[in-house]
Amino acid sequence: MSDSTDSQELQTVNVVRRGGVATVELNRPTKLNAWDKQFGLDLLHAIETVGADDSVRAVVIRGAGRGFSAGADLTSMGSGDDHPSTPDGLPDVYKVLTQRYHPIISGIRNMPKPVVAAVHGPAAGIGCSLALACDLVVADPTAYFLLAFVNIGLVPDGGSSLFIPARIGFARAAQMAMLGERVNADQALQWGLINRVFADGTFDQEVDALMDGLAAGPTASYAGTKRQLNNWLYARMDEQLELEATIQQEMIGSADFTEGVLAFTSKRPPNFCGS
Ligand code: T3D
Repeated sequence: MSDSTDSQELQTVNVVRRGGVATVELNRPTKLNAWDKQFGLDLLHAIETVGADDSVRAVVIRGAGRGFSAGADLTSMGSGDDHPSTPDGLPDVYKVLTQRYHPIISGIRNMPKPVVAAVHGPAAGIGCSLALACDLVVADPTAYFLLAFVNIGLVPDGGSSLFIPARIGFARAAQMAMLGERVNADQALQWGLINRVFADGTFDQEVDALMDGLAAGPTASYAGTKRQLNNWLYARMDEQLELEATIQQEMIGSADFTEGVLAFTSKRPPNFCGS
């Protein structure tokens, strides 16, 4: 199979194929690849497409521009075009998560081939969840992992409340979720949150080599391993995703969420009131 691009219908995600490797490139660089409606639709389409194509034997997810992804687009979260509303007039985040975003996360976990996140710069909010939903996570030295949710009065979603404790245990998961601090690439490697940090300047070459090896490997064996790990660690994933979405919807109605988003868009620290 020769090099090709399959992104004609997609506006915010590119799918590029090289042999048996498909690269899914998140492509809203001016917004640090933040998730809006179009992005969610495009990413789901990309994941479904590469998952269903037997000629694709390994998938890597990367970000265009200076980072992996900054999570939900905070400038469009309350907009009617982007978000359905609840009867109370709040953004219906439960619906967005369960209908738009969960199939992306489940699609990665259930895809019968290896999926790698290749992270540079920020992987924040649901962007962090996306990276950690993958089977392997490799990083450039610029990468950091940030459960930014708490910084705007939200809670982890997109599977972070499941994937992170499974990788690094309760203490570090609570630290990430409740303190909302950046975990840089070396720290993430030391904690066991991710698999490798490539030396400065070698990222593209090392990612290509890793992906070529996976695409030439025993695909059915990789798929079997995924089923085993999913069964042991993530058997209740759907239930946990549902819980995340339910609690996130509760947070959306809080004064602290309103203040968190206002503070972010005004580029100032938040002043939380506690409710
Ligand atoms: O319904 C649903 O969608 C529910 C789902 C919720 C899931 C979530 O993911 S909630 C969490 C959302 N994400 C965040 O809270 C992270 C917000 N971003 C940041 O904290 C910082 O941008 C970073 C730490 C990621 C990076 O910082 P830095 O200093 O490198 O970059 P910056 O200057 O903050 O951002 C660069 C630009 O991207 C900037 O725009 P400008 O000023 O150049 O026009 C910034 O506003 C924009 N940007 C960054 N993150 C977002 C964003 N725009 C919209 N949404 C963002 N999340």
